[in-house]
Amino acid sequence: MERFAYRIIDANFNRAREACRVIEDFCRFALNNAALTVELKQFRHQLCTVISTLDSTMLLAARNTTADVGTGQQAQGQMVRADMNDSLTAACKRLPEALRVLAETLKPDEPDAARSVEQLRYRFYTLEKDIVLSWSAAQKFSRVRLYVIITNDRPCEILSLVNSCIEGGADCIQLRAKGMPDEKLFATTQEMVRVCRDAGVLSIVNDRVDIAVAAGADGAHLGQDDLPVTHARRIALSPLIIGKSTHNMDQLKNAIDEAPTYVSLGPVFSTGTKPDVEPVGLEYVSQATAYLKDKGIGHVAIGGITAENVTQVIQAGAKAVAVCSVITQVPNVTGSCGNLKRKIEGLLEGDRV
Ligand code: TZP
Ligand code: MG
Repeated sequence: MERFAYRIIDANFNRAREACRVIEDFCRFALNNAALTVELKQFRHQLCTVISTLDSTMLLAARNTTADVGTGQQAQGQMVRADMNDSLTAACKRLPEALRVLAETLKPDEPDAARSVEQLRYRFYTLEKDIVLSWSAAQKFSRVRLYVIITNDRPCEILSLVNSCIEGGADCIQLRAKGMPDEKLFATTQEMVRVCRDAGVLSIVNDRVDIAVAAGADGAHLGQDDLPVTHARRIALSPLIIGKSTHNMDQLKNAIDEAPTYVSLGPVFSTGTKPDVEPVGLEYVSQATAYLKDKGIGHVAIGGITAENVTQVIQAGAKAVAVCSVITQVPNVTGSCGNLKRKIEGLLEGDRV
């Protein structure tokens, strides 16, 4: 191989490794996602293994940083990064670029290594999609403290409740309308999405990923018997928040493999909204929130939660709470919502990152 080829390989191997590290640390420290962190680490090691088949002395000998005509020639904006998202995007572009240059340079003399680098490049395209989509949905959901579920089939009542909940400080609203014809459900969801978006509140649709996508909602919530999360993701046209109900640790572990944006944990207490379901208690909230710490997946505790018992729920480890009847079936919706929101915020004070 020509000396200049070694020089190109050395530079692009470094470039690719450095980009990998930026992405890996993002998955590790920003996403708290152990699975993606491990995947990035393995990816980086595989790249090192491919390059280790080359003559490492030749690679180092070809390096000549001081005589590099490209050093110090910065493109406009190269040193400007608005935030960490920008740095992540730049690293996600730099990595496949470097891999492409490596593959092209290796092709004439090291076709096997070139093929392996090409495989890594294709693998990264999927990895990039997983990272970016999970990050944008997770980021949106991370500020949710009070999540209100509106269980109702009457459009006028739904929209009035949406407005009152927004006024009371709800961070996220889920529409759970099990008996509405599709056309009506779609129109009501569209209106809810518009009102929520104007107020900076997240909108979620229960069960119906198709309606959520068509109406431009922020997400969909899926139960144990609904469409699997992985299939729901295929329907999404843009990053979609996907929630999954869990009622025990086995379901939680299985849910994590599907990588939802958040999981619901409950019913914590017995509830008239789901009268036939056995409550799982605060123990499940403690166990589940501890287990979720390094998974990069959000959560809401749910089921029979009120302003009176929410302290126990937050003390058990919950960072967000979902409620239905305590807010939507009382005379003063806005007041109840505001009261609960203040209480949760007070309990989580000092907890914010
Ligand atoms: N999933 C588990 S409990 C529950 C759902 C939808 C109902 C929560 O409603 P409430 O009225 O806050 O107990
Ligand atoms: Mg369901």
